[in-house]
Amino acid sequence: MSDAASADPAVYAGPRRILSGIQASGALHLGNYLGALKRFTALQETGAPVFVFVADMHAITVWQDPQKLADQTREIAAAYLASGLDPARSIIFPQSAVRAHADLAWVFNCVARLGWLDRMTQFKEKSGKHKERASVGLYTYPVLQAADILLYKATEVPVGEDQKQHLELTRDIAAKFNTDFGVPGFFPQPEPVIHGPATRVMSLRDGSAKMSKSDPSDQSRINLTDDADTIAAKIRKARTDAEPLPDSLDGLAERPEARNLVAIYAALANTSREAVVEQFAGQGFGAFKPALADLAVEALAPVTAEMRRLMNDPAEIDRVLADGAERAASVADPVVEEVKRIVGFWRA
Ligand code: AQP
Repeated sequence: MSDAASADPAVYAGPRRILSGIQASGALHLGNYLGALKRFTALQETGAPVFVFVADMHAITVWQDPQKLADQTREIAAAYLASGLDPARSIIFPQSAVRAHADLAWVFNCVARLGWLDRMTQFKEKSGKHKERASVGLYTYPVLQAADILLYKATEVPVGEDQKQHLELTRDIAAKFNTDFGVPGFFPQPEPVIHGPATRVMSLRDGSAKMSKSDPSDQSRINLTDDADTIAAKIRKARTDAEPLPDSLDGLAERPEARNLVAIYAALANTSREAVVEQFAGQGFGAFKPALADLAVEALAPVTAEMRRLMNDPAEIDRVLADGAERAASVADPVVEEVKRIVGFWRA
């Protein structure tokens, strides 16, 4: 069966499997759109099966209001659908609805080593100065992520730069499990798919910080829920320097804010940063920023409108999520049953 002929990822037996997720932890921004959503859709078009989950179990590693979590989950699912994921071809599901994620995460907690987790920079960043007050879940977050990926024996994982280290840990866990239990090749070595001009979209206020949901300044990011005027105003006020754009990428080496805006333009226009620099060489930000704002509004407005429409029809989103959970479980459950057998857990 060719990749393109695989009607349902749940019954697919070919070599490629793509998997990724986004946390149900708040409003999505342009970094999530360019670094994740847009690329999931592009990968779906390659014909390979795509599993995309809403990471609600990861979201609760920091406090989430229980009254809001289910709606946040629906909102991420709405973003998946609005950015072009087709539930007939891709499996869209809430992580917590497939029990095998928690089962495999426990086994992997016993495979991963403390020293490996101690090296994870995201935990250090997210726990801040008071790591003893962080949840244990935040610390073992990358172990659950390894379970998410390996449960589906995913071969490709599209993520932003920030997730590269976690993917390396996933590969280490897969290799150690296979060696410890004498099952060579049982879990594959998944490849992070990190390419394109916008794998690390930076804050609009600080070219050295990642655009992030948790940045206290709303001016630092473009939210998928922002209207056209807000997007244009945020880009107009984005921090830059006084120089015109150079005629080659080398000229942006010491200009992080300018480099970020060029990368965003390239990703939105589906072109390269080189082509953008060539197009705007010698022009100032007075010309570049309005062009970028027009492009951002043109790309995001249909996504935002469709997300709003879907959020007004939660029953439709729930149907997609329930169907996705069932199809995901049909792939994940046999894998976790096999893991239990390999580990030697009791069976009647
Ligand atoms: N700035 C970014 N540029 C490119 N990709 C990004 N991603 C996140 N920020 C950027 C990618 O989006 C996917 C989902 O991310 P997530 O929801 O799991 O959480 P995150 O990476 O923790 O996102 P935030 O916005 O940075 O949240 P906070 O502020 O809570 O830490 C991932 O593929 C990620 O790489």
